[in-house]
Amino acid sequence: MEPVVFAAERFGFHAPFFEVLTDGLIHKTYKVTANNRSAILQQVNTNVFKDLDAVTSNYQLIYKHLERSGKLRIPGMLKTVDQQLTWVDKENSCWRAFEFMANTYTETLPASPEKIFSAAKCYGEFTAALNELDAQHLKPTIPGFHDLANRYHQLQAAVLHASHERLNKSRLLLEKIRQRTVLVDFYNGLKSNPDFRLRAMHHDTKLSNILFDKASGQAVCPIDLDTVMPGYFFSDVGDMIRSMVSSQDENAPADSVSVNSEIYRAIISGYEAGIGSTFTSAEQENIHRSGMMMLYMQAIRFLADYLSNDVYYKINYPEQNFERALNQLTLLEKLDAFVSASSKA
Ligand code: GN1
Ligand code: MG
Repeated sequence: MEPVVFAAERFGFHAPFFEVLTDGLIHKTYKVTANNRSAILQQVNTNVFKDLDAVTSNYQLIYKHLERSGKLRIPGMLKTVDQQLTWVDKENSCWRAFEFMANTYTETLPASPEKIFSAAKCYGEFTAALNELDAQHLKPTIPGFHDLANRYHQLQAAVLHASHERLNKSRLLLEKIRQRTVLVDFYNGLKSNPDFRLRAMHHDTKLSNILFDKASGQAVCPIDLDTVMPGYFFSDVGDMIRSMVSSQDENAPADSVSVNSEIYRAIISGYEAGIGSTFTSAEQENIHRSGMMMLYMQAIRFLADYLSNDVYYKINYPEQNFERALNQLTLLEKLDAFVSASSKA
């Protein structure tokens, strides 16, 4: 029997029908159905999320906070037959299950500006709904996750241990990254500036992490909350720009990336509509920096993984992490040009 079938049994789904859902780069996700009941079952990557209890307790905290606020409902976690929220199988894989939200679906790129606006508004509402939750009560599920100085440092460390071949191939990208360390300085500055709040950020705001309602076509709620932890304003709006402003994601060839101005405006205005008055003026003034911050960080992360022989992100061919880094840096250059031109207009 497949491991997913054993796991489904533990969560009370006997002899289930199962589908593999489009998996991200980290976990394996399934939809299981038995006796007309469905659930989302996930095999959690515990190499990435080493403290699964922290992930689970954050989820419960967020769930209850949102439930009390009455503003947004996210899928509840399901319990095993012996009332546990997670289960470890005999191969030592960790499993958990979520309620399947009926009549919802996920969107893929390219999507219309209306869809993107709705997704961005939903992420903004999520930030706003968590505004009253003391971010310090959330555990950092991946320490230093969107800490740009930490990511830059990890890249330097990867350079020291890289093979000659991979290092040589990366020289131009490393130079381009070095030329933009002003973004790292900006990050270091905002950490000690009280005008930028420490917030509960989602940190993985791609389009496919939003559930849409089948009837209305409108966004319902964000999912994939493993990386909700303390962070700063640029992460959520920035990761939307990073992952949605071009018509395809980071796996597309670098020469195909472009900035879609209508999508860019839909992200900014959607997020602003959702977050309302909870943004500080310093955060608002720097909103157009956020996409660049996230593209820069993601390029650094992909290149560091390439130089470390692909230990983190799933790859389908040997040079994929290099190509992803090139894609993100190319988009960063195009976004920089677009933002500068728009600010002069
Ligand atoms: C990973 O697997 P997925 O799609 O949820 C990563 C994000 C990256 C993203 C790039 C925990 O997210 O930070 O932005 O890949 N998540 C983790 O596609 O590292
Ligand atoms: Mg994720």
